[in-house]
Amino acid sequence: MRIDLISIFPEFFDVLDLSLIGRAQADRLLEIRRHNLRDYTEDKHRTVDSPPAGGGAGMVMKPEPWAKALETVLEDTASRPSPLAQSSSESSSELGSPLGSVTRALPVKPTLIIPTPSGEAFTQRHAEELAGAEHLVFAPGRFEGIDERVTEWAAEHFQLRRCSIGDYVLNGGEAAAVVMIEAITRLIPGVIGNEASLNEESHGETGLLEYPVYTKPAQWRGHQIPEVLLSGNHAKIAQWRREQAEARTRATRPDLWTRYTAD
Ligand code: 6GU
Repeated sequence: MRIDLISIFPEFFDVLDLSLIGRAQADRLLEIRRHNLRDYTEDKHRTVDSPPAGGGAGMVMKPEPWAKALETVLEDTASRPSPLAQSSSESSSELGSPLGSVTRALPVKPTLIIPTPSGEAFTQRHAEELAGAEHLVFAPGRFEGIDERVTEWAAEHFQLRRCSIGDYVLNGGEAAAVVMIEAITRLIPGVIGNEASLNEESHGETGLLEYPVYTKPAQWRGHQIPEVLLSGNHAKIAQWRREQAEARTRATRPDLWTRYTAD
């Protein structure tokens, strides 16, 4: 997978060089490219914002630098059919992924994700869907947001999604982009060492939150591991975990519990 990030703070994304995502880049499962939006301005102050049409507080991001940056990404994609895409597909198929052959065969528009608190709610389902994409572009805005005409223009060239990571407001879309990238890329085959660990986590197939987990020692500061987990009885353990997951979901996320019991 290739990911292009366009921002006035490209260094914000240095965190993506750490841990599993850093390793995925080294292993060429993932190629992340950062672009400084100010490189696509033409005035000496490298201006990216201006006051909102119709008046009001704050500043709005000017459309032209965004269009220039996005065009550069498109041109670069067209002129350089990613050798990485090929090698990542190959390594995916080695791992038995059905995605490799499908993504290679379909010449689809890149997906442009615009992080914004006014977007659709980003969920694990989005992460699962986007993990199969060949090319993602993130356009995180600052200030009061990006001139809406950028979305109108971009819809011709990209599959476009405006996504929010929750009902609160951040100073800019960069932190939200990092969140989405982490949720998406960990689902690419080969990025996580132990793929079995994806099976029973929260927001997975069951629709339940994850059950509590424990490790040695069995006794710790007067607290003990629940007896059943030390019993060796796998059917009993599975049943206990299911009950715990249900109790936890009912108590902390009544919205998920309602959906779970409705199915
Ligand atoms: Cl995607 N951006 C900003 N600025 N704030 C947010 C958000 C995104 N999602 C939740 N709050």
